[in-house]
Amino acid sequence: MPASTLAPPAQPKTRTRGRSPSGIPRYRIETKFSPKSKKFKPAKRDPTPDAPAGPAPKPNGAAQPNDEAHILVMGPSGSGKTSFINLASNSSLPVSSGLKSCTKEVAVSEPFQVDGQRVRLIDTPGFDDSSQSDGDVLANIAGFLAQEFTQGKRLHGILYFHRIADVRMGAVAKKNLVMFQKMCGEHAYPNVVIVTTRWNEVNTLVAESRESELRSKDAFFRSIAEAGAPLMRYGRTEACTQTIIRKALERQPVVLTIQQQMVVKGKKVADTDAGMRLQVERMDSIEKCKEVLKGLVQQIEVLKEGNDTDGLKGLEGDVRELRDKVRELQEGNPRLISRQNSESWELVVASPSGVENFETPSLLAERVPSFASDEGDADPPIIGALPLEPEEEDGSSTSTSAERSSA
Ligand SMILES: Nc1nc2c(ncn2[C@@H]2O[C@H](COP(=O)(O)OP(=O)(O)OP(=O)(O)O)[C@@H](O)[C@H]2O)c(=O)[nH]1
Ligand SMILES: [Mg+2]
Repeated sequence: MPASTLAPPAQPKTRTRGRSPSGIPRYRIETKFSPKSKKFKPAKRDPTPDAPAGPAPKPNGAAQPNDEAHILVMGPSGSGKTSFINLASNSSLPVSSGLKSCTKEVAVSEPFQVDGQRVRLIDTPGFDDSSQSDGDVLANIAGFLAQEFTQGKRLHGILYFHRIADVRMGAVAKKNLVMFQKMCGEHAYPNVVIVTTRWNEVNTLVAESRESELRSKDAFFRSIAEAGAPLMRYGRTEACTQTIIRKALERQPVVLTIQQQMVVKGKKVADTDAGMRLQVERMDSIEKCKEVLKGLVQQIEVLKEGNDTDGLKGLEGDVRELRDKVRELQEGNPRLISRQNSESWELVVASPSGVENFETPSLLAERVPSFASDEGDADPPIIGALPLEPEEEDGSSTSTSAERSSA
């Protein structure tokens, strides 16, 4: 049975990005949001304070498709999310055996049955994807979740994948976990099942010791586990997928923090807890790169004084690499920068009795800010201010990032 996207009902303004190389349709909300658009009126009232946990009110006029349980699957790249989904649902979403990240966009499995309950699993890309920015990953997942919420679809559970074979929880694993926590919110922790994979790759005693560390340490899964989320071992059998899914189905559906913040409060992705976290990380990375660049520039001055051409050549490569990294980080920023005064970001007006004036999914898609928007505010140029600009004969290296992107 081929995997397919969960095709929402008629959505003239929501476009998918066609098909993946394997021919499987992708789910991708392509939203080109224009802050200048006056098409949508801003909310007149501020929404209610933090929306409560638990089932959300029914969108006006939309039937709640409560015959189908949706389970979100998240975790770092290569942790085994798609393999699990394929085995559980008999889907054939692409799985990578190489070093590159595989899943690029949110994809929904074919429906399947667990104890008579119709289920769909929602596959997601991991953060620190080798081919796209974290901002793009967040925009993709957030856009999908916002649309699910607006369509009245609720998440029964969230599976978070972690490789038990990993010797330590590195920066990438940590980033994925933090982003996951920010997107979910603490109130949703009881709906989480932590799935550990690759037990066959490590000595069982070692793996068990890691598992207990993961469960008990603040820096790892402690807060989620203490809220009631079990750690479950995945053994790559269909029966095992069913046991794990059954656990996720025990809970009542939940609304994630990012869904509340975008749909109920009308926040743009960049202003959600997850979006803000990403911006902090990005700024930190830029600062770190700038510090290293400063050191390199000093070294270059010394080498220049000593006429050390070989040494200079060696450093040139390092400088170019760092400059590219800064440029990449810097160019991501305008797309995440908040536009506090933009009227058009509001999606929904909430009333004390619930959520009113739900818009159609197509309108929502139009209003979910796109990180691909080129209309963001520009950051102060960091690269242009650097004293070192490696010269190339064609002069291309002296163009600014803005010039490059417009070229
Ligand atoms: N040994 C072992 N390999 C696994 C397990 N689960 C998945 N794999 C392999 O790990 C590789 C990556 O698996 P995927 O399912 O693509 O991982 P993913 O989390 O979807 O990765 P992205 O799509 O990049 O985010 C594939 O080669 C799988 O066959 C497991 O439990 N044990
Ligand atoms: Mg995948």
